[in-house]
Amino acid sequence: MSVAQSVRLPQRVGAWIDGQPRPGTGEELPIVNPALGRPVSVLTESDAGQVEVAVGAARAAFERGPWPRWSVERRQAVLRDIQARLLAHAEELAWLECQNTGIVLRELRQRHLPRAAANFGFFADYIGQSAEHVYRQTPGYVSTVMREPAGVAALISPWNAPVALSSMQIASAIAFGATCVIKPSEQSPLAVQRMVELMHEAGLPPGVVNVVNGRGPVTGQALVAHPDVRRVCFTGGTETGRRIMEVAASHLAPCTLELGGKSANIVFASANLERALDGALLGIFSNNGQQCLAGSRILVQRSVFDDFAARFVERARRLRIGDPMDAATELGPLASQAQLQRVLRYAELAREDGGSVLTGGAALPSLGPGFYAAPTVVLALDNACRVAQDEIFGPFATLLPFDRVDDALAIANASRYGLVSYVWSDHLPTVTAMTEGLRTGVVWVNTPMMRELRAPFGGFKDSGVGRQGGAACEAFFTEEKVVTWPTTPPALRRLGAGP
Ligand code: TXE
Repeated sequence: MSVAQSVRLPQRVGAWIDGQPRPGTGEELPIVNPALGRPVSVLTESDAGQVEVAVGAARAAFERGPWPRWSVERRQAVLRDIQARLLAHAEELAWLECQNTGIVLRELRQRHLPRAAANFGFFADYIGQSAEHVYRQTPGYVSTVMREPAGVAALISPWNAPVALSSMQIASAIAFGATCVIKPSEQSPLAVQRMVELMHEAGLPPGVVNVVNGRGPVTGQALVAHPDVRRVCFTGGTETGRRIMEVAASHLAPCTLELGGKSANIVFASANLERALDGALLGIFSNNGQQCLAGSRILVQRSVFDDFAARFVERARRLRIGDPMDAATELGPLASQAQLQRVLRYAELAREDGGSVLTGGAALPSLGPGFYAAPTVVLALDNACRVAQDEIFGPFATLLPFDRVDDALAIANASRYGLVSYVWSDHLPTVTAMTEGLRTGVVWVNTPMMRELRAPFGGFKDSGVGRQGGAACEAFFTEEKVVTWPTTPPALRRLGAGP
């Protein structure tokens, strides 16, 4: 029996609070399958009252529940059980994820689901090894620095990789003993909801992970604004991140924000150009082009520019576009009608700004009512053009030539964003100059995206605040507490004991 025949598509998605599914309390919203261009299920929104109940459950689980008090071994056992269950249910979760994102099923199976499971395994391992520290420099005293879970975390995730991104948020929050309320994107709640159900089957106590669903300004805002929320972890657009930080500031909840990007993929003549071409194509067309770390500005050294651009365009034209469930598909639909319109609009803006559209720039109605766009490659007049500055978030590559290392650095850094960059060169001084000069949180050299979970991930400038990764998440989801005591009774001044 195929997964499609055996998995139930829920007719209605509501909340998950205190270990139980609950019907939503607010408006009904359609959950749209982007490959079909029509609703396949219904989301019932959580209104502010239900958000209050969810935060209350998370607070009770934090203050009185077993999770923050369990031994590390016991928490590790649950996290590892969750990891195993996500792998055992990977087909089902990938199928559900595909239904409301349009992400190619093969990519979900090969990258997103293994990664989601690994997030729980990674943090299970991490908490078994993390240490606190002691200061003994002041004679006669010992001061220990301990870490305690921070309390209730609000976790807000987007639609471009719902399970992969929300699993990272959840695993990193709960591993250290925090409890949480997660609000997935209203466009793509299906697989996240099932993942949370599986987490409870693995023995997660009620109230540790709660889910509210709904739109950002309704459900998301009520969650971030709740005074009992002690941490906010957000992945999404830059403008939304700005708004969230303002709201969180009202009760001084620290935020990590993983926001947008306009990452440069820089190809030098000294690169292995065949590999650079493969890497550049993967960098912009993976995940239907909808990823924060997409290499969407492709900077190519002028001496090889024409040849590289011609081959890039030819390969882009040959991408197999279509049904994301089909094993042969390389590029699926965009996640929504709004994203499709946004991508098409940028083809017009490329021309308005004096650039040329080398391929694509149009919808593909021949593929049916789904939100399909042709892979698009534009040659921009210069780096100031909107197609070189704005995050488009689709299968849309902007090509720009450069002459020397200095030019490449100047162009790459002339961006409001600073998430990642990619450098392709086999010339060590070039690579060194680039890695030292690039103003981005990550630089990948001669490789497409390779996420090292132990290392901090996050952006400079408008790409974010804070980092995700082993130590970075430990620092974020815990509070430090210092306990000081004397090794021998210290002399005390005896106030009020004078003659
Ligand atoms: O994302 P939003 P949108 C970029 C990309 C895209 C643009 C807009 O360029 O075109 O953002 O996408 C919740 N309080 N990225 O508008 O709004 C929302 O419900 C609390 C980059 O769809 O940022 C969803 O759960 N929450 C990116 C989540 O925020 C709020 C991934 C993300 O949605 C809220 C996605 C509010 N006031 C888009 N408003 C990346 N970094 O990978 C919205 N939300």
